[in-house]
Amino acid sequence: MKLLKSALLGGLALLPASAAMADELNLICSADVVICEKLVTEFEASHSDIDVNMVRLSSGEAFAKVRAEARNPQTDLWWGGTGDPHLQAGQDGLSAVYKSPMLDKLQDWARGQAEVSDFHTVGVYSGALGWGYNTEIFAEKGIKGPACWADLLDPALAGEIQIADPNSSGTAYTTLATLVQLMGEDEAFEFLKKMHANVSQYTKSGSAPVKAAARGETGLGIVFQHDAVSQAVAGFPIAVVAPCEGTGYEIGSMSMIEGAQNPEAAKVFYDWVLTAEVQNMMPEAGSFQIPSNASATPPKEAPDLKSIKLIDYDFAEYGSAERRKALLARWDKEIGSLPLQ
Ligand code: S7P
Repeated sequence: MKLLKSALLGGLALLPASAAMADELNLICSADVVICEKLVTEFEASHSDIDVNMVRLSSGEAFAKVRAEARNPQTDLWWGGTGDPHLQAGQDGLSAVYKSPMLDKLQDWARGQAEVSDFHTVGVYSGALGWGYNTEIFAEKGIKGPACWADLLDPALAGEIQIADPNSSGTAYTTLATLVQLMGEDEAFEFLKKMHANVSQYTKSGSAPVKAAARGETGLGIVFQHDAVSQAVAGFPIAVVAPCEGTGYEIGSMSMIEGAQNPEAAKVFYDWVLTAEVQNMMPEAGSFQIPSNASATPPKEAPDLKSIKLIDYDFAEYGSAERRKALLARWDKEIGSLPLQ
């Protein structure tokens, strides 16, 4: 692509538009921006013929962009972010069917994500939900570190909790769906209403709350545990909690976009990012999820999913267009509309 650009700039060659477009990849990346940049840098270093145009968007925002572009897709591939909106995109016909030759190299849960979506999406990593809290703030204020979801209702935590908005954030949608599966829908909304009294902010991005806790701007962030681990590994006084009642988890996913302008480049990235070699590099970017390639080595810092009480998260149900839309609408009406303290 770089050679082609200079040739065109020098007026030396006139190539058909399709040839030029074949060397570009328009990528939405829905994990932490540091991870996204690492992937793009490594991909371009090993594929000098493909230029990647990457935009980082939270999972719900990415879904909204893909849906808005449905008649004229500007995106080729959507990597990362929680699985639910990827499943909805598949159901809505926004993503393409692709059976990667890498599928049989993946963990069962990652291949299962492909099968449940009729091969519209695939699992790229996994991680459990929980929270991280700032041990110094809690010690100064004499507050006991919360170990259970129920502890988050303690009035001593007034103004100390941040969580993202489930419309934009896959992390927050996973929290909402987790609470519904743990408690029942009406009870989960009652819980969220009570917890609202302790919430200072609903952020756009899912990992922002624990970054704020790390900087001492809030006491606690409800996030994926691996995002809390990243802050602890970076040296911040963050304790990572797996809630005692049990918790949900994500199958971070990847989807090729239906009608993509650069499907061949998208397939090259798709197959590359599912290799063990690439997934083993992710911790260098502070990414401590469980990799989907069965031969990749889970980072030693990654929370051990076997030691966490995980719910039997129903990905098909909570990734369905109908359920996701209804839960988000109810959240907007009953929680998002409440004034912050
Ligand atoms: O940082 C990694 C990660 O937690 O980010 C993704 C997350 O969904 C993106 O943030 P949003 O909540 O804002 O959508 C996760 O998939 C991933 O593990």
